[in-house]
Amino acid sequence: MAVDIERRDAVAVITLNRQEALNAMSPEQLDALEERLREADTDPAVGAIVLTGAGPKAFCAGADIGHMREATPDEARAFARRGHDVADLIEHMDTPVVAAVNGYALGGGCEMALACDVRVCSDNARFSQPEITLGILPGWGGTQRLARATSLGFAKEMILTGRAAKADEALAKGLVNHVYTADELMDKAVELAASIARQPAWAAAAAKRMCNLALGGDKAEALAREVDTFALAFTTPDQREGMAAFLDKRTPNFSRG
Ligand code: DAK
Repeated sequence: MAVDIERRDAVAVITLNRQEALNAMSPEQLDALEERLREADTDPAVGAIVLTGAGPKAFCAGADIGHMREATPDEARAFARRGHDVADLIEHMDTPVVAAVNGYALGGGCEMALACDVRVCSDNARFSQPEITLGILPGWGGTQRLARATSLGFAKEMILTGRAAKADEALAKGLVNHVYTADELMDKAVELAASIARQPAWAAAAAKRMCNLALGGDKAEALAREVDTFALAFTTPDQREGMAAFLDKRTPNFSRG
């Protein structure tokens, strides 16, 4: 378990670093991410953050399926709340956050990227909300933030099929602002973050807060309902089957009707 932080002048680069599991997020990983985010947000020398994943393959392959496999509905609710807490922190903290998506951004990984203020990605990036294929649904804000970042129809297609979008499609749908080669990605992301960090901190924080109001709607209510519904998924056999099948490396045998 590790989440690294390094400074590049006024930019803090925070890196999810659990490469052996494609940077999947366990509860410990979520705690460490929150700690790093708060460290950067309270450092007056930091004007912007870049969030990325270690290694060439993944930004983050989602919540840790091994951890969730045997979760009770109450444990699932607690895990969903932790994910929401960290995603909300990213969205609402004063310091702007740029997601540098270097490969897979799946499930909770896509949701963490969606909580960031701006997203850029490498040309090998893949975005998806594959929870439905595990017998659950997005639990860290994806049912609300994906539609807000793109369109309701695109979000529903992604969430209901679990299919992945490549970088060019993500760009066309507004999920990312720019696509770069893998070699260019970090320099470009840091450059973008530095151009934000050069702006006055109070105004940047205030502008971020106001932009967050742009799409309106009672998102808090919707997110609370997402937590409840997510927890309910853990009362179903399909959740057990979906996660067991993933970990056993076999095709799931879901119930029908
Ligand atoms: N969790 C745990 N381990 C993971 C993982 C994940 N999400 N994703 C990958 N890994 C592990 C694999 O098990 C494998 O471990 P070993 O077998 O080597 O021990 C290692 O990472 C490398 O993965 P692969 O061998 O599968 O690598 P490939 O290149 O063949 O495939 C892949 C890469 C990203 C296509 C594949 O790993 C994959 O499909 N991963 C699962 C992606 C996924 O379904 N992610 C969504 C997770 S669900 C909740 C609240 C919120 C959420 C969940 C619960 N609660 C309230 C409880 C959010 C949901 C999610 O994020």
